Amino acid sequence: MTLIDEERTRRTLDRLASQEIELPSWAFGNSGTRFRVFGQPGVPRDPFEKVADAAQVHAHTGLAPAVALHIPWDLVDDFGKLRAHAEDHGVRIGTINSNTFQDEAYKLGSLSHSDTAVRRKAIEHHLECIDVMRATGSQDLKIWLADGTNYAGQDDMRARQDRLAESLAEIYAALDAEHRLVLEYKFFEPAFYHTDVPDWGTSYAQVSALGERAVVCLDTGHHAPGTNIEFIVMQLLRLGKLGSFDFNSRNYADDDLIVGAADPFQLFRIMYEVVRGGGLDPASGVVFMLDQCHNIERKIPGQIRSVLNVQEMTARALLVDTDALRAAQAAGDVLGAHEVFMDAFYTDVRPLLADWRESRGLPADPLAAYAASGYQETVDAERVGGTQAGWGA
Ligand code: AOS
Ligand code: ZN
Ligand code: ZN
Repeated sequence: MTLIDEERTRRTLDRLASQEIELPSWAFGNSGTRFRVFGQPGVPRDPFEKVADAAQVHAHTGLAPAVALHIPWDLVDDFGKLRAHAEDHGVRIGTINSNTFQDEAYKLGSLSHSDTAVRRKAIEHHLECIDVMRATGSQDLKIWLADGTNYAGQDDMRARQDRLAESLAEIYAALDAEHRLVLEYKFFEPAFYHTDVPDWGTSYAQVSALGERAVVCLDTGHHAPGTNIEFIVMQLLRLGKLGSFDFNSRNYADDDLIVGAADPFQLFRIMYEVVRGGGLDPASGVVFMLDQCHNIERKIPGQIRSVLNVQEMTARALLVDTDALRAAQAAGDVLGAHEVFMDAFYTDVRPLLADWRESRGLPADPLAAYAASGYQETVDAERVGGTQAGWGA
């Protein structure tokens, strides 16, 4: 077994220093399944409180300086005020997520709908999101579409693809020079026969037609079981089109569970390809976002656990002895190469990261520090009538 040497450890910690993970505002509200939403005490009543909760995650981990918003869930009268509020709490506003999946008008689609009036409504919504980006300083407009059909023959899939391209082109043209359009794919749900952006290939084809500032979002829960997600990560990085991640984990469908919980090894393999493809360099533009719902566990600790999981698997991926790996690969040493890879995966980096955190003025154990901080008890007592993630103010 290869021992992890000191020099590689030092390099790993240096690279981790610039890692940033973006939190979803909706992770802090009540959420559930179609069977039940379990309400929790202390959940935020408005976007300002969601941002304050997200800031707690950053305060205890130093890892999460940005909060993604969802429009209209996070609509406020004055986005400049929300931006200032975020900055006062030591965080910034990140990705703006659009929403064309809740209105009655979108039952048969939004940006790909056959009715010009519905498409216009959906495009206008995205133009409003771009205004929110201007007011908040956000750089990314993320689009996930529920568009699709339930039955073969229900609609013309080819025509829908063409209309989608036209709609996206209009939205892309409205972006400012520093903005990006990020198109998320998902293989099914809520549509059960076909989805208009079901896979990375379709997203890649659509964003490539738009231009350089249009990129793909990879949500780790949006693939068929057994899909080799790290291969997609590799390919999108190779093509210069990996814009962002929506991290979460899944056992069955789009479970939105804590990232790395269901399959830590998969998260390691993904992070290895991120490192290998240069995606950890800030210049790559890859945004590491979480897209999770904490239905039964507490929200803030759930997010703390998640960002730590991403950091731990990033550290392990950075510990791979790439010289030894390449040598084994070049020699056709199948088992040797695999062993080098697994040595890094099996390295327990938690004590190392705890020491490193302390050396940076952060708590060695962020979850314990949060529990001891009294924040949860305070908001549990103060906030009455918190909202559901999706439908709240
Ligand atoms: C939906 O399945 C997607 O993951 C989107 O990213 C969505 O906007 C987000 O989950 C909030 O509901
Ligand atoms: Zn997502
Ligand atoms: Zn999803």
